[in-house]
Amino acid sequence: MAEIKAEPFAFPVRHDQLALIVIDMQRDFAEPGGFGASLGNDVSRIGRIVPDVKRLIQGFRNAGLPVIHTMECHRADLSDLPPSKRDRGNPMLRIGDDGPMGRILIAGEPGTAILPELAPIDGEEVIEKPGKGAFYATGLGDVLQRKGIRQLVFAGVTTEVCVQTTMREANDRGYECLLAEEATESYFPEFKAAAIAMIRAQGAIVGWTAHVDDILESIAHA
Ligand code: TIU
Repeated sequence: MAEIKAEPFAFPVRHDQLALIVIDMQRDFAEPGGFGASLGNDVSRIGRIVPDVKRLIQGFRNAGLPVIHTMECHRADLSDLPPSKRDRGNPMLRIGDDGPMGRILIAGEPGTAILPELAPIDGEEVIEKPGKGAFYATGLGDVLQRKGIRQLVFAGVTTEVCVQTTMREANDRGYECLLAEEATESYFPEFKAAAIAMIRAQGAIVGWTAHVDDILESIAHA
């Protein structure tokens, strides 16, 4: 059995069942004037992982393995936005409001787009999701089943919100989950560290974590 060097122990990889999921690498989370900034966050940390996310994507493409992208966004009429999400807290701009990059977190608006360096290419699935988890109210489960995927490598933002929520959803559905440490980021470094620690605690209770180099080394031999 092939293995990827990981914590808390080696990840038993089956390359024919493996896909990369890139969570929400959108301008809305990485650029000033977007959703992340509207919540009061310093978004500058997010852009720094782009090179590591990019080489992970490229490694999967080179190996002929699936790359799936997700986008957190809502319909223009807000019919998939519960008031409990829109009205939470005291943001500068709420979801659906007009911001400098178009309407905040609305499908098709400039700010909602995936960062151009990480843009999907033809043939890659893009899952639009109204929640933090990528399985809730989406076709992700069907896509994975159709492709015969049982193991998921995770990258993207933010570690403790959409990435961790999706990993927990996937874990409960029977997928083996591996988080690429340098290819995920939070607005709060202590939350990233805590999420990594709690994912791999108790014998990988949610999943494994690994370095991008070790994942790339493994799939180069896929
Ligand atoms: N606010 C925050 O940390 N994250 C989100 O709202 N969405 C994602 O994590 N994608």
